[in-house]
Amino acid sequence: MSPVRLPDPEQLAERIRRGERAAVASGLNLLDNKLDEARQGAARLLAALAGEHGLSAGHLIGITGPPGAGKSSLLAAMIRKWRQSERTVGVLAVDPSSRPEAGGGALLGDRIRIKNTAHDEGLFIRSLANRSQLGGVASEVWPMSWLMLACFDIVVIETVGVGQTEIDIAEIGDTVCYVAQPASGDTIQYLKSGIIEIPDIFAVNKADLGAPARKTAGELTRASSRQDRRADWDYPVCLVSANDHSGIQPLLAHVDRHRRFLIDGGLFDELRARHQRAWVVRLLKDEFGTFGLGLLGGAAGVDAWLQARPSNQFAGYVQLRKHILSKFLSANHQSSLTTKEHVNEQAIV
Ligand SMILES: Nc1nc2c(ncn2[C@@H]2O[C@H](COP(=O)(O)OP(=O)(O)OP(=O)(O)O)[C@@H](O)[C@H]2O)c(=O)[nH]1
Ligand SMILES: [Mg+2]
Repeated sequence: MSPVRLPDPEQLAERIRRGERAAVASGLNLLDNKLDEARQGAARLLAALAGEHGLSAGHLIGITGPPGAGKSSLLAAMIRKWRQSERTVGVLAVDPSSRPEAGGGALLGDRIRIKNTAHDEGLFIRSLANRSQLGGVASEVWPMSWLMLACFDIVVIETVGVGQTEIDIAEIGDTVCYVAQPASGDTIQYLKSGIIEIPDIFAVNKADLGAPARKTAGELTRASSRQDRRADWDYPVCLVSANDHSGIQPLLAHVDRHRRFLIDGGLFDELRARHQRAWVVRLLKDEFGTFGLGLLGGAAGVDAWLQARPSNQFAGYVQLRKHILSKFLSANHQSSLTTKEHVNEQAIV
């Protein structure tokens, strides 16, 4: 078998930052590649994209909710407005594997009536049709969304589901928008029982149906106000219709306002850093198991070590990976990562 040719991560990062679509596609493929040498390249790519200042640009938005609530339709309506105001948009459509016929990005493309999104340089849609893992969002969705942040103003992840998926999306996105289905008591039950956390924004779609949508919006407002919530954010409940486009502009205003709220409150960078640390822990665990993670003092050890570092968690990830690998190789499982000296502090190779 001929060796796999992988792109040079640092050069690729440069091209992605310039917004070259081919580079974005190739970068996403690299992050999605499970081969050993690709993992190293993926880590370097992320480290290069994050640079000294971390990934602090853009707005990462999670759109989630039950099947058929109208997430894709609503997203298409939102994208149209964003593009009208010249904002660039990247989308990761994580559609359920059980419904391959829906086609994820293809479906969304149809909704936007752009058969081939290559015609719009400012819109990039990647379908991850089979990545909605039972019990959560697949690990690669995290870095893929961060890669997109390096070149698009707005990055949206559409996922279907409640429960773990909803929790995962809250661990990726800056802002979580939950699309609720009118006349469905499910969401309210989930909220009341604490299965889902309160999203930053509720969008009750299909407002064109009238009374059922209004009733659901009222119930959601009451149910969400009972829960523990941040005193300083108002958790808006919006009535929207992807069909007649009513309420879309106010919804987008809330989305923007939430990002402003995070920045003004000094919460934004901390949120991103926390999400990135959570992903590093998860990825190391995926790759090396509890035992491998244990070599670094477990999840808490890794988290503490990353927290002590500058904003580029991905450079830390590269080092931690190498550290575990060298420990595996030397079969020296004695030390745990309690001090920085245990880790090779050399530049990323
Ligand atoms: N009446 C009405 N129907 C809508 C609206 N938005 C979406 N729908 C319909 O609801 C159905 C589901 O829409 P989708 O956009 O595919 O919903 P989704 O949440 O993305 O579905 P999954 O990705 O399969 O979970 C479709 O038949 C849409 O035509 C709306 O605003 N009003
Ligand atoms: Mg959909």
